[in-house]
Amino acid sequence: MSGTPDTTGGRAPDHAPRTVVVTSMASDAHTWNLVFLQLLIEELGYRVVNLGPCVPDEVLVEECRDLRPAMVVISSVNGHGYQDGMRVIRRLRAADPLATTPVVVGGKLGVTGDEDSERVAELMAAGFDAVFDDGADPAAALRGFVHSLQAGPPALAGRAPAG
Ligand code: B12
Repeated sequence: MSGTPDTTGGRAPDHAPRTVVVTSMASDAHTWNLVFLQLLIEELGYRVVNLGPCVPDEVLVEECRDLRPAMVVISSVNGHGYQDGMRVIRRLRAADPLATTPVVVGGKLGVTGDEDSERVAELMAAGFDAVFDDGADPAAALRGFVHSLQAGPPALAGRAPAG
């Protein structure tokens, strides 16, 4: 056999790609949304730490504190996304190293099928860098956001101070 191996044989590569945390929030037990996001983000060249379903707020904050990810991608599909999202983003923003980490949320955030712009604006004002409610193509939306991150820092307009 000749040539360079395609894998590192289970070892971490010398220059690990940046890490993205994919997670649900405490109330949400759905998992295939997380698998979808993990595959999509890995395809974009990132290492993904998938925290799985029903992640308690404290666990999410602690994992993000430890990992210092390039981005946190939160998914919610059970209809509690607005409530969970408002609570979680405040806790993330209040944790010192996470005040400026790009954090996005998406999925089926409520039960009406198309979350009103007021709720999206509230989530943005509470600290999210982007809110992707179902309707737009999720892959295109997330790819677009990642490419905009690679081009420069996320827009901070509309973000309320942490606390
Ligand atoms: C399978 C399933 C379950 C399984 C989950 C098993 C598992 N291991 O995941 C079980 C049976 C456990 C379950 C339970 C419940 N479920 Co359920 N479930 C589904 C179902 C049928 C499929 C979900 C799925 O796997 N989809 C495949 C994945 C890949 O796609 P997705 O989840 O739709 O995510 C896509 C987008 O939302 C988007 N996306 C998601 N997150 C993010 C994040 C970002 C950043 C971006 C950009 C995009 C994005 O991208 C994904 C791919 O397109 C859906 C109905 C449906 N057909 O979608 C209901 C559904 C999600 N469930 C629903 C409900 C209400 C419940 C329960 C509350 C039911 C109950 N009364 O107990 C519980 C909630 C449990 C909990 N604590 O969360 C509702 C949610 C209603 C709403 N939001 O308006 C749905 C929509 C059914 C319905 N039409 O009413 N469920």
